[in-house]
Amino acid sequence: MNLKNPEVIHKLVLHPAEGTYVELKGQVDFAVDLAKLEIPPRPDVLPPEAIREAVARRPMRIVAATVGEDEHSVGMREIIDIKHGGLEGFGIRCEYLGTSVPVEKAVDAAIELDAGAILISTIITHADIHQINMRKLHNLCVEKGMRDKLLLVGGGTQVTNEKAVACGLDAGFGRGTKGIDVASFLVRHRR
Ligand code: B12
Repeated sequence: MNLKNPEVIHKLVLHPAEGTYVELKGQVDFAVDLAKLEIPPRPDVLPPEAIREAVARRPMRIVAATVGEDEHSVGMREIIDIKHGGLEGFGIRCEYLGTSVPVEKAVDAAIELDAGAILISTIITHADIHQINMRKLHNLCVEKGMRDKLLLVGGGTQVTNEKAVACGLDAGFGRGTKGIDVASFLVRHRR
């Protein structure tokens, strides 16, 4: 990391599958000019009431799933659940299919339920499986003639909007995303 005088100040053995959490401090040999830092803009969200009104006027249903062989459910639930300020709280009907869901199943469910959007969570990134999953979602929707009817959204720790769009989706969301960020996107862009 090119630090000068590095010092380990804390170590914590995690779950055996996850290794050890190490906190260290050190110095860099350059100055950081705060005025020149590029801070990403805060997400431009709609007022909660405006989202609720838009959904009440024109109901919205989405299908959500953690795809592939991925068992990480917490992030997806946080985006959906009413108790976390998720999509349900804005009146959006959410059909959560669970974890380790084949991408095909998410697409079939969206067609069957006449949903307006598919939301996939893809946390594991070994061998770029998150990008493979996102591309697969887009390709399947094209194959089934549904791409222009469905909004496709990907999310996960290593997902960015740029990456998701490059894989053919309409949007991507990463760490720290809140339900209102996604609800604002869905209401603004629905087809
Ligand atoms: C809890 C956890 C588990 C639990 C999951 C339990 C559950 N029911 O979800 C268990 C123990 C099962 C687990 C297993 C594994 N895990 Co794990 N796990 C974690 C951990 C500690 C926390 C994840 C979490 O819940 N975060 C909290 C949520 C709220 O945050 P989030 O997931 O990032 O979600 C937010 C955003 O990403 C975004 N988001 C996420 N999805 C979506 C979807 C949409 C549509 C949108 C809009 C937004 C969005 O919004 C969310 C809210 O802000 C992370 C480490 C970490 N600190 O991230 C590792 C981690 C994700 N796990 C990891 C690994 C490697 C594994 C295992 C492969 C370990 C193993 N060798 O067995 C297995 C895989 C099992 C499987 N088949 O999936 C790695 C992934 C590395 C990688 N990038 O590939 C991590 C990063 C740990 C690490 N540092 O190595 N894990």
